[in-house]
This record gives sequence, structure tokens and C-alpha cells, in this order.
Amino acid sequence: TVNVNNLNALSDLHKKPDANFTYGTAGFRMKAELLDSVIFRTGILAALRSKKLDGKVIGCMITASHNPAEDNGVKLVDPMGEMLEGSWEAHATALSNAESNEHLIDYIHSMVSSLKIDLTKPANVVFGRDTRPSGESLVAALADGLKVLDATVTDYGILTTPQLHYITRCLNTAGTPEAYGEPTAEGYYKKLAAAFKVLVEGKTKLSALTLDCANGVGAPKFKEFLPHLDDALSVKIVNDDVDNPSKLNLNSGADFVKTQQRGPIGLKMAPQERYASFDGDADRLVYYYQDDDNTFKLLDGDKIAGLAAMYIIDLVKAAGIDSISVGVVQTAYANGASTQYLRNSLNVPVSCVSTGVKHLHHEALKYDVGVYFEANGHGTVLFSPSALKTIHSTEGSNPAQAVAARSLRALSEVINQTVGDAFSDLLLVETILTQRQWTPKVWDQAYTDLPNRLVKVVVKDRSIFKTVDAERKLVEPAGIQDAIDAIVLKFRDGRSFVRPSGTEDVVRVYAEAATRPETDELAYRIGGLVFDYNSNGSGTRPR
Ligand code: G16
Repeated sequence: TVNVNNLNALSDLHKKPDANFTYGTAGFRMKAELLDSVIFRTGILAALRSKKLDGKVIGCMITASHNPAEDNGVKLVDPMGEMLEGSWEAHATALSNAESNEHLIDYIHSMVSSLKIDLTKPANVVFGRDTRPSGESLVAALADGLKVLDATVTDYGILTTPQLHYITRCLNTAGTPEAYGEPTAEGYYKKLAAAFKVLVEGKTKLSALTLDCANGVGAPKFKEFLPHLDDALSVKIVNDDVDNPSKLNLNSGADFVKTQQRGPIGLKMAPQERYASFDGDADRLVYYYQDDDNTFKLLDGDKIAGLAAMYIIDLVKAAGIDSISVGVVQTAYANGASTQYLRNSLNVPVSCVSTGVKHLHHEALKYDVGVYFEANGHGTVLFSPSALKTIHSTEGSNPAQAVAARSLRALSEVINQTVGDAFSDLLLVETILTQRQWTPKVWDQAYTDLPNRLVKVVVKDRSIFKTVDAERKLVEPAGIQDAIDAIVLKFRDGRSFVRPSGTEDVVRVYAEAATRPETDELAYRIGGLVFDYNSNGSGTRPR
């Protein structure tokens, strides 16, 4: 059983405030000042998870990713570097909401018995954090939580989220045939850089890429990474001010660029040059450029998925191993034109799942090579064990086939297969553009996005909005979906859906239609409908 005195003493240092918590799209996320007890209890959960898995290493990342500076959160990482298993999210939520130490102990004991956790097993947990100032004290709360069950812990300090996922997998696979690499940031840089150099060898280097790091952890870490690339890639970093925490994700970063459909404020763009943005913990990436007529053009997660799928299909054909099936996973936010392109031009199967990398990752495992990206730039490519085996055993019967097979092998190394990773995705895009000698405009010509708009609506209680069908339909509040459908019908190529965010206290409204004015009107009409349904009088009605 759990040492109750120890738990009481530690838990008293991290008292639960009067609030209700939910493990959301990517873990717990809210105002940092509310998180102390939640993070403490997440430490207990991580230790239980490790014990349940026979001492396998579990990762905890303290970050609120794309959220504003005053927020924070925690994402839990399972042994192979994937997100925490879905069925454990309810336990995380229940532990965080236990009202007293007694309730907390009761819930831990109920988990121990229902999940058959052997408390005598070891617990191993690693953790890291992004650059948010609140991270420091939250890490201390996590460490206290880990003491409750005597976990062995390693603090990796400040890291990007994908680096912690990578390290977790390396630690759990060390010494096995699936060994993933050296479990350090340095090992991560070396692995990615070596693979990238193979992929661009002998090709003419592209002009410098301008990289907006959202004033987050991606900036110092990408600076650490650059020397490993030697001169294989030129990158000019902007928005790297991590010493002014309030600037994090402010008017910059992947979320800003994607939702505002414009470059970071203050960035002067030159026509036909390449620009990219990370989010606050460097697991999302979007590209963009300015066209000759000065219009802003976004190359988001859908465009990256299309580019990656196109390239991989070509490579497996060129290597003579086109028995390998490629599939793409998207969410309802995927632009309708991207889905058409994937299905009709590339002839690949496309599945649509709920928001959250965890859902996409799971679905992508069904393909030999599963490309998954959210439109917001969060995604990666997964190679199944059998696909990897084929790729590694293919010599090719002529030099062209051998080169393609070698590229595929390097590609599987440059891609962080644990989770969406902005560094690794950037190298993937740069590989393809370099190999093809493409400008961003050529990449963009694969298909033309339907105009789209994403609106955030502040409501009284976002939990009343319940969705089905990969979040494309609302079933509650009753009747609202009929009202939405009636509006959508009036718009050419109209599509719209409404879902509560799992990372921010808002309801999101997505709309696309044939033209920009129609799209905006559709988005604002649906947004207004949602606002009127459940307004608390504080937010503004979308218009
Ligand atoms: C997280 C998740 C993403 C999700 C995003 C927005 O991203 O990892 O899968 O798309 O939140 O989710 P929601 O619409 O539910 O707020 P990040 O980069 O913030 O961790």
C-alpha cells in the first residue's frame, strides 16, 4: 500500500484549489497559478503508470505549447514516445479532482486494485519543461508527486516537447533491436543532422529559410541544433526572445500565423522567400511565403502532409517497393481541397479523426506508411515495422533504385516517429524542396486551398457542446446542428463545424466556402449562433 503519512505530508504542500480539472486534448492546460496540485498529482499518476508497465520510463512535459505565456500544463508520454494511453486520461482527471487527501488515497488504491498495479515494482520517470517562468515551481510540484511512490527521476531541464518524447523512447528501447538513439538532446541533434545530410547530399542548397520561433523553447534549441547541420541548411532565426516571457506566442508562432493567416507581426517578407513558424514548444510547424502580388500564402499542415505523401509515394515507386501502402490521416480542420488532392490526385486513402495528435497517431498506425498532420501544423510520418524491414532490406536492382532506397532509409531517421516535431518536420520539408529544387510557390501549386476561417467564441460553459462523427456534428445542445446546417446550405461549397477546444476555454468554429467574403460571413454567422446560445455576456459576438 501507499505510505499514507508521506502522501499526506507532500499533498498538504500542494492543496487543491476550488476548481474542476479535465485532462484535455493534450493533457492538463490552464492558468499556471491553478496547476500546482494538478501537476503534483500527475507525478503520482506517472509513477503509477511506470509501475503498471513494469518500470518502463514515462515522460512528463511541463508546457502549454501554443497557449499564452500565463498558462501552463502537462503532457504525459508513454514508453514508445507516444501520448498517454487514452484509458488513463480518466484516471488523470479523477486524481486531479479528488477533494481531500483521503479521496486521493482512496482513488490511488482503487487504481492499484482495478488495474492490478504492483506497487513493489520500480517507477522511472523523466521530465522537462519549456521556457515559461511558471515551469520552475511546477517542476518542483511534479518532483514532490514523484516522491509519493519513490520514483526514480531524471530532470532533463529545458527541452522541446518532441525532444522529451524522443528521449523517452530512446531510454525504453536502449539495447534492443528497436534502439531509437542516444537519450540526450545531443543524440537527437546528431541523429537528425546525419540523416538530413544524406538526404540533401549533392543537391544545390536553397536560399536561407527565415524561422520564427514564437519566442519559445524552439529558439535556443534550434540554435543548439544548427551547428550539427554544418552548412547543409541556412536558417535565419527570428522571434527568439525567451528572456521576455510575456512575448511567448505573442503575435508570432505557428498558431498565430495559421489562425490569423498572416506573417508574425514585425516580420518583413520578401516575395518568393521561404518562411516557417514553430509554436511555443516546437511540436508544430507551418510554412508561408509572399507571392509576387504581395499576397500572403500559407503552407500549413495540410500542405505539408500533401508534400510528404507525394514525395514518399514517388520514392517507394522509384525504389521498386510500391507494395508499401501509404495513407494519410487528417481532422475535420483539413481544407476540403487538400482532401480532394490526396484522394483524387495522389490516390491515397484518407481518414478523418478527432482533433488531437493522439487520435491521428493511432489511426496512422494502420498503414505501412501513415502520414498524419493537423491543419495547424502538428504531425509526422509513421513507418510500420514491416515497412521499415522492407526499406532496410532493399538494395535496388539498379543505381536509381538504390538511391531511392537509401533516401527512404534516411527519411525514416530524419522523421521523429514518436510525435509531431517541428525540427524534424522542417528537415522533411527542406529535404523535399531541396531534392526537387522547388520554391514555396511550386509546392503551393499542388492544389488551391478553399478560403477558410477559424473563429474562437467565448461562452459560459463550453462543456455543453458535445460532438460526434470526428467532431463534425454537434449532438448537444439539441437542435443547434440543424440551425448550423440550415445556414451552411446557403453557401457555395460551404462547410462548417463547431467543437469545444480541449486546450483553451473557448468553442472553435471552422468554416470554408467558395470565396473569402462568403467564408467570413459563414464563420461569423455560425460563431454568432454559438455565442447567442450560450453567452455569458463577457466575450464579444463574432462579426
Ligand atoms: C494541442 C494538441 C493538438 C491540437 C491543439 C488544439 O496542440 O496537441 O493536437 O490540435 O492542441 O486543440 P484544441 O482545438 O482542442 O484546443 P498544442 O501544440 O497546443 O499542444
